Amino acid sequence: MHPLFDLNGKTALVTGSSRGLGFSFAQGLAEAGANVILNGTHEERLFRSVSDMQTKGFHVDGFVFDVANEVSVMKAFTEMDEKGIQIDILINNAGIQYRKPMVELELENWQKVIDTNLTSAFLVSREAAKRMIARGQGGKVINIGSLTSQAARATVAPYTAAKGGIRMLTKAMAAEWGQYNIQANAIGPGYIITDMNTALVEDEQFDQWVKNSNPTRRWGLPEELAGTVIYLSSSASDYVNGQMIFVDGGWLAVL
Ligand code: GCO
Repeated sequence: MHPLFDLNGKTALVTGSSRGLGFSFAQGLAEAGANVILNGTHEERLFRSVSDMQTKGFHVDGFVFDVANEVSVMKAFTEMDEKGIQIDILINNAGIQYRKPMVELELENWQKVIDTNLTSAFLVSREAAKRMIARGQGGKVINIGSLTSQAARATVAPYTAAKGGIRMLTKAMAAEWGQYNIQANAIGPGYIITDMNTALVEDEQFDQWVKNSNPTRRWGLPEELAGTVIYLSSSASDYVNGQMIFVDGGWLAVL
């Protein structure tokens, strides 16, 4: 492991990491040496993932809390304080998808997506950054965006608005926290084969659209994001701030 990418001695909290991309990010960070805190709202699923990673010899703990609920977030950070857990790296990954044309979209579903995909990043990062600033040892915040942080697809308006917000929130974090040696950056995954996208992968027309729309002519795999997560979590990116790195097979680079 090149020392620039070595995460030994660091603790990383990954929100929404019982499964899917979050779990994949957690495994990548653990393989780079980090102690990992998994998060989810489904206790049984979360601790199944914790023990799965522990059997692989990784240092892992799990905290059940709702990233979109301020009281739940603050309670979790108090619990971590009491356990002496100090977060050096925060991955704001938690997110949901809700596909419906805007003219049929209910306000409650708009709000749920915005709260889970955007407001959560504010709530969790605020608590993490307070502690990073007080410790005076810097930190890393990585927000998970999307192709829809840059370009829109019909029928996923709340997700698109939230992921666009994630891109600008990342810049706001850089503006405020750079002086404390906290780097805030974002990753924009392309179409990746995950639980959230199962219906899309199985839809022949959508599958063909994904393959025709990016130069790599295929869907991405969760493990193909690990290198970028490790890079942005490590000293290798100490002078990178407020950026979004698209890991999309070249989708956004071409007409
Ligand atoms: C959708 C998908 C996308 C992808 C990803 C693309 O319905 O279009 O869920 O949102 O998950 O965000 O970058």
